[in-house]
Amino acid sequence: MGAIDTGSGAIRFGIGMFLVLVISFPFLSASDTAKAPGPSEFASPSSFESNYTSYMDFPAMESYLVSLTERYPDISRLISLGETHEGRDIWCVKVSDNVMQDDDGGAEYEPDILLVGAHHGNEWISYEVPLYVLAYLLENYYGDDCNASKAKNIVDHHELFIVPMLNPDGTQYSHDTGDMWRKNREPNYISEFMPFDAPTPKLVAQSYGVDLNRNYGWMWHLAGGSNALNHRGGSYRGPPDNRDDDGDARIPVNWRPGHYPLGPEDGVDEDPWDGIDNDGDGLIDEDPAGGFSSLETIAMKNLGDTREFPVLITYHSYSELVLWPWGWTDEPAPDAPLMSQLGGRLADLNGYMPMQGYDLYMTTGEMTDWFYAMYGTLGYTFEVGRTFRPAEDLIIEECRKNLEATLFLCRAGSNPYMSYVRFDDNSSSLSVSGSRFKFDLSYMDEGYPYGWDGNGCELRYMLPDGRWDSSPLIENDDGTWSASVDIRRIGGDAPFYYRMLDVEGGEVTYPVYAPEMHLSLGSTGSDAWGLQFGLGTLMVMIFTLGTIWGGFGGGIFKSMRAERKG
Ligand code: 0X9
Ligand code: CA
Ligand code: ZN
Repeated sequence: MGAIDTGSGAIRFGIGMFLVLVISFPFLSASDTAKAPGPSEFASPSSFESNYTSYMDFPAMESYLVSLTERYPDISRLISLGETHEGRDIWCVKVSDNVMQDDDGGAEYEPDILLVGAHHGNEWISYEVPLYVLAYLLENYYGDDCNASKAKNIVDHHELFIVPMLNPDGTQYSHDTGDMWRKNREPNYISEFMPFDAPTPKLVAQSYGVDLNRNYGWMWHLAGGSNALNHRGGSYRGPPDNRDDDGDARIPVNWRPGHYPLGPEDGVDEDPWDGIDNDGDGLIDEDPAGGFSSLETIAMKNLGDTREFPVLITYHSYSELVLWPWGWTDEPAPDAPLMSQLGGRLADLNGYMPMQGYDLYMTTGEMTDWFYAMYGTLGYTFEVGRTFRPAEDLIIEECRKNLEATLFLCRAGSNPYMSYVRFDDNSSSLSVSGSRFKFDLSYMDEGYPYGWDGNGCELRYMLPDGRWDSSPLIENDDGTWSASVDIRRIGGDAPFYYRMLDVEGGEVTYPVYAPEMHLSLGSTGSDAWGLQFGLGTLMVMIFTLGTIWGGFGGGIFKSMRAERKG
């Protein structure tokens, strides 16, 4: 039970409590007559998945959220974070056991996890994915298969705040008009450049919408990452706050709302929104240049200021990318090694490409930058899919593809350094001898000791009559693990999964949809079998067994927070 210095200042933690191992599993294609992977990889989808065959608009999503939370009142709670300009609710669903209390009433520290979709109204897949994660957790929680234990591990030991559609006005506008509308729908009133004491001109909307992902208060004022003056632009950052709120300007001026501010160097503004008293007047963030002018970003700020999010995901589309701060500078963030390591693991899970946000392009006033700067939140932008609005029959595919990555990040809320189990195609094999075939799993130690003794760990497979049977996983001399199954007992197409117990006794199964994964056996002759294991779109499977000990997670996060605040 050693403690290691992670190299990130105050963050120290015991690692012995985590069972972390790496499993290698073959992508088998043992013969040329082996069956190609097909739809049978996923047997009949769980019934909740039938809600993911077309895009919901705002009213459809709203009634879906109402019905989900009514059906699962003990583990979910529907919360409005506020109303938009057009009067729609910004819905948030809290998911946890003892959902009406925080941290189970003090009995267990449960890290807060933030999942947000649809900053941008034209990125429809970006709200379907967090909705799917929400539904997966709720609809599987009371089941009795491996999806249930998976969902239970997440729900019982975390407090998730899922905001599927942050920008309902822009999204609904996009549904109603067919426009690829990105921003929200607030009017932009741009008045004449006039002295403060002139009569107020009538405010006339010149254009509509602020890019919510340029309206957070971190480096909002910098040039190069947003549209500052071009209010018609797709990345318009919102109006400046050009009042001298604390009266420290060298030249006292008050410009009308809508006018460009003189900037921090003129003493008008205190930037950024960083919780620091930049001008030393005893007040904090009292006179910003701008940012948080939109109701939607104010709602996120309020949530961020009242909860503690060690990790978050904000879903966008598209490009199949996993991005992390900074977006405003090419400098690596203080936690860049951690963020890129964790981001790389997320990318392994959804098959996307990992990179720092700025390396894609510069953004200012972006969500993950603000959360990281303020609260040390390890925030990831998932750019889902290959188009803003993938064809409707691809919705479920994109959702499934991002499920494991999302659940992995939830667990990282307890320990962002956790290692993972890797199903690798090179270093493992499945062999047939006589009438038995053998699954070999090799574990790569990623530097974390683990104490798994194999008790209760087994390979489970379905018999032709639909019943499940199992074979124990047994440790070999070389540290690999094997399970052996009599081929004659299973049909030509056997669903299977691994069931393992971690050091806390929690059940962990692989893969998430384990009962639906099929091992296909095809005859290539009298004594040989062709074996095919299809993973579908989930090319590399990674997950962790260190799922359920959230005990020290709070300590990590608090120390990060303390470090950040100085
Ligand atoms: O520009 C954005 O807000 C996001 N991309 S999108 O095409 N969905 O609009 C990306 C934000 C991530 N940060 C950086 N790229 N710096
Ligand atoms: Ca709880
Ligand atoms: Zn976007």
